[in-house]
Amino acid sequence: MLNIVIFGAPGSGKGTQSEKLVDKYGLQHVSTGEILRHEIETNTELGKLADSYMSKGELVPDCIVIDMLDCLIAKRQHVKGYIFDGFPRTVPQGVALSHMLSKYGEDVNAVISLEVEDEELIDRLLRRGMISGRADDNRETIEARLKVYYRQTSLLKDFYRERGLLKEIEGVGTVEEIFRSIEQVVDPIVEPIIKKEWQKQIL
Ligand code: B4P
Repeated sequence: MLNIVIFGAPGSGKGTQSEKLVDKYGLQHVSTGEILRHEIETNTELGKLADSYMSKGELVPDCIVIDMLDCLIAKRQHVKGYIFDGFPRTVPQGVALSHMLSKYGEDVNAVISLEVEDEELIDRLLRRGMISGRADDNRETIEARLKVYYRQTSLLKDFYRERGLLKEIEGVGTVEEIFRSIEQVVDPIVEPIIKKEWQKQIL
């Protein structure tokens, strides 16, 4: 299995590049942001709770998001691997992800960090907010999300750098250009995994 984390500040292009990774490598896309927004839209108890954090640009508490992911992975069937988009967002979530995957003899194979300057991030999210009307894409919430990113999420870069998994990629350019840089990182990781799967099928 191939487990990729796509990492970056809000608006860095995680969701956009995840779609391309899914198309090329046949991975299952897990976006915690999308799951939580669905809970809000369908007015569940989890959604009501998540909304009280997300509308202020804060992170939903670790225990809630970790439980959500644990259940999702436990239900998996015939999955080639995952692209984790927006998870982990804190060091405890990073530790939990490795623990969850280790139950199946797996771990994260690479963490792709999309590097984009704040000014560009703010512009992108404001533009998206005008088109999609996404509740957290307004200036005040975007600024709060960026603060949270630097205070809590960016610490994960060291966490993954120390484990030799962090791959920093320039996140500015066309979507295709950025994806080509991602392919250069992912292709060499995929090859030995595919070979190992073939060997298992032959034996
Ligand atoms: P997310 O849904 O993950 O939102 P995001 O960080 O804004 O990323 P997204 O994937 O949507 O945007 P993208 O960069 O692709 O999270 C939302 C909230 O949910 C969080 O703030 C938090 O409250 C909560 N949450 C989620 N996961 C959590 C967790 N694990 N723990 C706790 N809380 C959690 O794209 C942004 C825009 O840029 C788009 O409009 C896109 O078209 C544009 N774009 C992309 N690539 C571009 C490029 N190359 N050039 C120009 N524009 C580009």
